[in-house]
Amino acid sequence: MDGTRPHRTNPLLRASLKRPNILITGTPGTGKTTTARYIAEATGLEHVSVGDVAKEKECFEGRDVELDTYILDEEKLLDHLEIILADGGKVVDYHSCELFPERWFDLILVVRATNAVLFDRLSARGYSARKREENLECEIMQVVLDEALESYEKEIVHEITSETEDDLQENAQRVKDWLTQWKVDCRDRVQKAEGMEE
Ligand code: DAT
Repeated sequence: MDGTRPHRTNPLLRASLKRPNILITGTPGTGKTTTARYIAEATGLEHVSVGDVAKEKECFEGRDVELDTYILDEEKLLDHLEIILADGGKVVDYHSCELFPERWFDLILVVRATNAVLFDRLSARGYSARKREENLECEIMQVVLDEALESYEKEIVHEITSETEDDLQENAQRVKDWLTQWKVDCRDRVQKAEGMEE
């Protein structure tokens, strides 16, 4: 095999050199968007807000007036996201995670918040009492964390908090360290595969 261009012909090796996709999930108000933006800035990965993609590509089937939310056209949204995530290198944020194919993500960060912090943030957002209570209950019952643990390998699911500037820096550093290790693991995988090819 040509040592200077080892990955031209082997799709398996090419796939293993793809940059990772990271999903940042959690109850609304826990700090997903803030964290995702910060991490993207710190790592050079690209932030993808699933909510923004849904709006831009009009992935809605209507509006649930009672719940005060849009009804998502999941199939349409997933089709758009598949294209966006295909090359890797994305930091994706969304308040749910079970709708995505497991293979899309290499790391899942679940942002958690205390009741008091979430109450204040959702109140500041002008949520109705009902919507606020639903989200607070969702966080207390750790719905999104359980969803993540059921949908992905437990080893790649991590809980984080986002309340202070220090939290943002610390979380970004953790992701940077993880990316460094991820690259080392990729290189090892490629070298091993090359060894097996020879
Ligand atoms: P989400 O995307 O989960 O709905 P957000 O990122 O919009 O949440 O954050 C909700 C509010 O909390 C917003 O006013 C910004 C603030 N916030 C989040 N993380 C923070 C942090 N680490 N330090 C200070 N404020 C933060």
